[in-house]
Amino acid sequence: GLTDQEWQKVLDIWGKVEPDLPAHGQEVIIRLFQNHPETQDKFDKFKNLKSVDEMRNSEEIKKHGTTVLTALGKILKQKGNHEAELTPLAQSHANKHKIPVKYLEFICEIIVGVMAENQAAAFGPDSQAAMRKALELFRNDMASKYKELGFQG
Ligand code: MNH
Repeated sequence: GLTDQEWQKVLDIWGKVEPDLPAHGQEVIIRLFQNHPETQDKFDKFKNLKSVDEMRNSEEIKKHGTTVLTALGKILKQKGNHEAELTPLAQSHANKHKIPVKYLEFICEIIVGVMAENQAAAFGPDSQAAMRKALELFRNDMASKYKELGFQG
């Protein structure tokens, strides 16, 4: 788990991201599709978007990015006691969307990268390390739930 100090760093930096959630979310989704094109195939509603320009102009991408980061923020605020938030998310991502743990790794790394660019001053090495730990905890707990559900993510 994380120490109180580490959770403090995670929630401090998240507080800086929150006022600008749609911009961060949009960037995260676009970069996910650019860096890992196979992830785009998981989205029926985004399969038609071919160029970065189309992605930038898509209100739906911005909306989905906001949905993802809002859910992640709720999870982080539980400081590890996120069972109630994680269970439905693991269920939908295992059974319905079929998202491998590897793809969760991709998006977590991109989230850290986008935060580092947009929040350079506030997101120092200690904060980055704490955020990485929090995202690792999230992924590990998702992976355990996947296993319970029999999804070989
Ligand atoms: Mn994801 C829908 C959160 C990573 C693919 N995702 C949702 C929803 C939330 C959400 C909330 C809407 C409710 C639901 O269906 O459960 N998703 C997350 C979070 C992360 C995440 C917090 C990681 C952080 N999701 C990913 C990754 C992929 C993915 C990685 C694929 C590579 N998610 C989906 C798909 C949907 C979805 C597909 C359904 C989209 C739609 O058609 O509306």
